[in-house]
Amino acid sequence: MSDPTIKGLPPPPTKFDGSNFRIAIVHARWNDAIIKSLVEGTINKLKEQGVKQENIVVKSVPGSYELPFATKQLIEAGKIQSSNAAPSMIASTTNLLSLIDNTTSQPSTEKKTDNASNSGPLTKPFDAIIPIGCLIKGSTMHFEYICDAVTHGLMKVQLETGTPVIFGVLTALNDDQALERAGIGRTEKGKGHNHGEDWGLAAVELAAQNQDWSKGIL
Ligand code: RBF
Repeated sequence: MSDPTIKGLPPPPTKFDGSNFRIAIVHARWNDAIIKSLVEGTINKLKEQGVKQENIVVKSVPGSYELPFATKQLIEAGKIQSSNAAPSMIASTTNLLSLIDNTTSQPSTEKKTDNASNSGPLTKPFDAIIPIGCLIKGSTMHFEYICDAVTHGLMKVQLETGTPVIFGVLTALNDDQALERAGIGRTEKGKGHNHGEDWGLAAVELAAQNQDWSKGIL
């Protein structure tokens, strides 16, 4: 049995459709086995909610401390890319998405901005962004300082930009706690629950609600 203190997200009251959303994931590389599982769980859940593979942009940074800056810059890059891909410019644009390193997107010369019925990746601003990191307490004060900075930094980014930022950062007291929360626990209690799935669900829910709220629809 898994650690009973590990709780997952209950299903949302409404099923949200992610088929017209563009979502970015930016992950740290510290604690890479845990990160890999969390990113996989996140992507699986995004796809289950209808988000298309080609509309999931994945980037990486060295550690969790870099996540707030990278999140802010990616949100801005998505806006710049969107304005560069205005319909009148699409014909003359060869491949905007190839300008960024993206392990998941399939770049295409046919760009679209906000229309799910066409093929090819969306180039509209990101509807939500999921920073993913894993901080594990060591014997110095780094853990406390980085956790505090990252948590406040990510909250600041979403409030300043108006783009939903999901808190995809595990802050664990030891390796086993982190492994269990990435769904790959090695203890006799079991493998635990992959919190990346919750982050995928939360991103689609916030993207959908924010789409309405930003139009004054409650
Ligand atoms: N980054 C993480 O994402 N998770 C960690 O557990 C983590 N622990 C760190 C411990 C120490 C002592 C140091 C110096 C850095 C650690 N980092 C960790 C990296 C940090 O987030 C950042 O990438 C670097 O400090 C470079 O800015």
